[in-house]
Order: sequence, then C-alpha cells, then structure tokens
Amino acid sequence: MAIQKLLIANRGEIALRIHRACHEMGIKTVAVHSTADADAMHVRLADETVCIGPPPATDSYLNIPNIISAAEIVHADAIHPGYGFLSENAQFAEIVESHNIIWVGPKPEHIRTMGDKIEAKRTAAKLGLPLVPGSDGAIASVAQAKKLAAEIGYPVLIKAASGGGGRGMKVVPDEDQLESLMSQAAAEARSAFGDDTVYMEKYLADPRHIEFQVFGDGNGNAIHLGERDCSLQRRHQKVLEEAPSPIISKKERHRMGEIVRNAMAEMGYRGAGTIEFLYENGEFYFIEMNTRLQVEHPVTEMITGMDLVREQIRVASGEGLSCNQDQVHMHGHAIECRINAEDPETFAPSPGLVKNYVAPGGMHVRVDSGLYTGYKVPPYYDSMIGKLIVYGSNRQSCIRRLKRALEEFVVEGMKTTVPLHQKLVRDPEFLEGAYTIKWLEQWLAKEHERSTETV
Ligand code: MV4
Repeated sequence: MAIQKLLIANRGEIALRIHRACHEMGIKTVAVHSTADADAMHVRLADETVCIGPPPATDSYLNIPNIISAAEIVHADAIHPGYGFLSENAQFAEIVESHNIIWVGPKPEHIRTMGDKIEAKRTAAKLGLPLVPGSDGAIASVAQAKKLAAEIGYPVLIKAASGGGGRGMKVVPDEDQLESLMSQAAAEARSAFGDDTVYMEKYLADPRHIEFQVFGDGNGNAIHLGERDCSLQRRHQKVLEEAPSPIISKKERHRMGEIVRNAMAEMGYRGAGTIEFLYENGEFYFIEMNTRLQVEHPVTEMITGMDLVREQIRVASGEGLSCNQDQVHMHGHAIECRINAEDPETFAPSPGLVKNYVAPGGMHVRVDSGLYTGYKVPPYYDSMIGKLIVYGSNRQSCIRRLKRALEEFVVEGMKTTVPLHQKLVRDPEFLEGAYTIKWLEQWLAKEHERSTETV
C-alpha cells in the first residue's frame, strides 16, 4: 500500500532527514513536537504539525497515546520512529499496527527478541553468527557463575539482559570479586531496567566496535551494506564513525556480510538493522543487534549511494528492496563527525541561542542538522545538534576533505565539539586508523593534560 502521509515520531536532525526522504518520494509529512520544539526546522518544513506535549520526552516524544491520537487526527497512514525514543519499543510498534497504521520498522517480534540481549544472542547463535564465549542464557547462581568463569578464563564481564549502552556492566578480574560484582551488576540492572537478569561473557580487553548494516524485506530477502567502524566512543557515546572500517579487508567484509545477510534472510527480518560485533585478533564476535536506523547511517549511504530512509519506507509499504546484493556496490570512504552542543573539553552541555550558523558545503560534504541562525537549542534533549558527513575516494582524501569542511563550520553562541574533531582528525594514530574502543578516552585524557599544563 502506497504511503501518502507519514508521521515523524521524533525530533532534531533525524526528523529532518525523514522529512527530506518523504518529500523526495512524494509523501506528505506530519511533525509531532513538544512545546520546546515549535521552532524546529523540521516542524517548519512539515506539511502538518501537531503539538504532543510539554518539553519532557516522557510527556511528548515517549507519550504513546498522544502520538497515536495525533496520527488518527491527521489521518497519517504511516509512522517513522527515527532512532532513540520509541524506535525500539515493540509494544509501540504493535499499537501502531493495531491501528492500521504502517509501522516503518522491523516486525514487533524481532524488536522484542533483539531487545533482550540473551534472546538476541540465542537467536544469533542459531542463525550462525559467531558469539563471544559466555553463559548460555542467564546466570542462575553464584556457583554456576564461578564454574563458568573458570572455564572461560578471567577476566569475565557481567552484562544486564535488558542492558545496552554499557549500563549494568561489570568487569570481573578474578574469582574473589565475582560474587560482589555480580550482585552489583544485578542491582544496577534492576534499578535501571526493572530487570536484574544478568549473563556472562569473556571480557575482550581492547577490541574494535564494528557493525554491519543490513536490510530485509520481511519475506526472506535480505542485503548487507558493509560495515561501519564505531570504535571512537566516549562513555558509550559515539563521536566519529567511518565506513568502511580501516582494518577490514574486502575478503573479511564479504565473508561476514554473507553471514549476516543469510541470518537476516532466514529470520525474515524486515527493514533496517545493525548487527554489532566486537572485533579482536582477526575474529568477529556478535554482541547485539539494533532494530532501527542508526545515527551513523549516512556513512553507509555515502559509500553505497543508497537512501536508507527511502529503503525503509519502500519495505514498510510492501514494495520490497530496491536492489539485490549483486547491485550493492561500495566505493570510497566516508566519515561522520557528531557535532554536539557541548564544551569540547569537559563535555558539559551548552544549549542556547545560535547567534550565527554557517554550515560547510562543497563536493561530497553533507551536513544533517536542523540548526539555523536564531534557533534556540532546547536544554531538554540529547546534545547532538548535527552531523558532518564527508566522502572521499579513499580514506586519505576523505580526511583531507573533512579537515577542510571542519575549518568552514561556524556555530556561534554556544560551545560545540567542532574543535575536538579538528584536533582528532590531525592525530597521527587516527590517521593510521590504529584505534580501538579504549583509544579515544585515553587520547582525550592526554589532550586534557596537555591543555591544562602550567608553563
Ligand atoms: C563488551 C566489551 C568487552 N568484552 N563485551 C559496551 C556497551 C555494549 N554495547 C557492549 N559493550 C562492550 N561489550 C565483551 N565481552 C566491551 C564493551 C565496551 C564497548 C563496546 C563497544 C564500544 C565501546 C565500548 C566501550 C567500553 C566497553
């Protein structure tokens, strides 16, 4: 069924991104927004707007009855959830579908399965994905944990079944600390997620975070769009992402790509998904699957030339994927810098009035942002105000262009992470592509030391 009017259940740059895809496809858009976002760019551009509540997200962007009511009032025939907020809420997906509204997302059952990290690992194992050695399911007792940890070898990692984003994770260095760290992890998981189920994995000391982009049509056809390297993170927040990974060979990409593609085809996966791996000593280990479009999807778009939001909408409306695997071609290199309204040294949020905004441009430079001069960044939400995505025929030319684009970026009135990126892309180790998940925080600590040194 062709979609005529789509409700965007999100805000910020991703709401704008979805609006743009819709208008290119001839689909009318509905922006739902909190009172704090009345002046947002995507609200200005949308065909219709509905205010769904006060600033706190729980009362607006997470308020299911208000969003469904808005969709009914304007007769929207589809809802796109973006990322974050309700995007991985299986119950919301079910409610949308039960109102005969097209859910632009994966099947609710797949969202639910992948939301439970233990179920996700079980499913992944059945589908032939390689796992980190660990417990087969939840840990039931300290005795069982001790026995298993002795088999796996210390250090081990205790993770929350409902977790994600690193919350409720504990590294256990030896058996003496197992019992106490296990109960701490369970307590943290209970207070954060209302579920104290934990599981165990071998702790990988210094891996890279590599994720594969997949797409399914829901009827057993699936494609992969290669990988992204997302190892550069600070406190589980990604800072800069690139595609392809500087350390994955064509052969490895093809091998893993086929494994994830077959897995998605076999499960009948529908829509966009990301399969997350840790990569160490030449081996991939599945850790989680995200059942949504991700912030960093544009780097994949740059190297494949595909519009992933368009693809999501096609699949949701039953038109199927626009191509098969043989028609997916990856060329060149792309890097995304997340631009946050934050102090680049302390990372303290820095919302407020944008006194002057000039985005970079030119060949192969893309800026996804709802910012404009005179806009007021509200203090209630995530501090990401935009993304700079740059393409080059190879990694070196991409980085040269990225430096040039970062020089052009003007955001006045608030602190941003632009200066951080300007420094980062000049670091010799970054230039070599020689980084792992621990590298950025160590680099930031060194940079901080350097900047606070007294003469
Ligand atoms: C791990 C790990 C080491 N060993 N699992 C962090 C959040 C969650 N998505 C998975 N995480 C990790 N799981 C094993 N068995 C290290 C991390 C991790 C991490 C992973 C990806 C990117 C950045 C990270 C930062 C710290 C820890």
